[in-house]
Amino acid sequence: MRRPNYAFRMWTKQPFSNKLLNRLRSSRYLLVLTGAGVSAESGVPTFRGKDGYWRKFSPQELATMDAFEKNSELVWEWYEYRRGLIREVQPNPAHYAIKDLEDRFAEFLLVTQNIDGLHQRAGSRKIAELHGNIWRDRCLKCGQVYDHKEVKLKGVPPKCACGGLLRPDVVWFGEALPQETLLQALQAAQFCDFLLTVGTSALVQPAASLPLLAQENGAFVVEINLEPTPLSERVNESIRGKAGEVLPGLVKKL
Ligand code: BV8
Ligand code: ZN
Repeated sequence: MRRPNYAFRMWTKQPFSNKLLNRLRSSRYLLVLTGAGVSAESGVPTFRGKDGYWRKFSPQELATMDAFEKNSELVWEWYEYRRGLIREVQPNPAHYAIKDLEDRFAEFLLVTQNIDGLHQRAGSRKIAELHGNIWRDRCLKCGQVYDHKEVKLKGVPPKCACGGLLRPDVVWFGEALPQETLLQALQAAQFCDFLLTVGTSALVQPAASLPLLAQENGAFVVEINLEPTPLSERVNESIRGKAGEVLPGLVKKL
């Protein structure tokens, strides 16, 4: 295999570089960006992995308003399938290691693309959910947001008290991210001095722009991911490995 020419480390062979450890230990503002790869070891299928398909659909085809307008029952069934899966799994060591990092750094923000709520179940509190949360529903008519667990699914799609149609309170492709949350993430990317991007293919915008925005503002950027991504050759260091193994190893070194 062609040896990559960027700062690439096979997690299993070499511990973290001294440069990475010194920068992280002296960091006063840590931003952690996560994607579906952080929940993979809990058993939640990643978005673009082979197990991400449901029936014959790719998530990309279903996570759109267009798909919902065409067939809201189908899209609801997909979310109910995912909720059933997520309900049964537990946070994994990667989620707990990120909670440890939150406790260790005076300034900290976890920016997640994930909608599964596993970071919160692992105790993370300083969290910005860029793409919403699968455990909330929102009324298309009046905007009322419900805790999904309270929504009695008398058939799908469920209705709001006002009679409007309910949808999952998540951000679909082509939809704007919640403005406040996005601003919070952009600000953190501007002011953090260390950014850790974990378990994301770095394909979805605007989330995928955060690491390079941080780097342009002087942050040391490290990627932890199973596979190379478009970021791998541009970040300061790219570590190939499983989030549930690398992150606890990193916390131990602090
Ligand atoms: C926006 C919620 C503008 C729903 C998600 C053309 C047309 C239309 C839009 C666009 C376009 N071109 C670009 C865009 C913008 C579009 C976009 O980025 N498209 C991409 C795909 C080209 N973005 C948008 O549409 C965004 N909105 O731009 O709005 C706008 C502005 C104003 C007004 C109106 C509009 C909205 C994007 C949000 C979409 N919603 N999810 C749901 O989940 O049901 S995105 C979805 O992708 C998930 O949130 C997921 O988290 C996210 C990113 O994917 P990843 O997390 O990276 O997951 P993936 O499977 O891809 O990768 C996992 C990685 O982990 C892999 O690399 C794997 O190797 C690694 N891994 C696996 N196991 C492990 C591991 N790593 C470590 N350890 C392991 N154990
Ligand atoms: Zn309503």
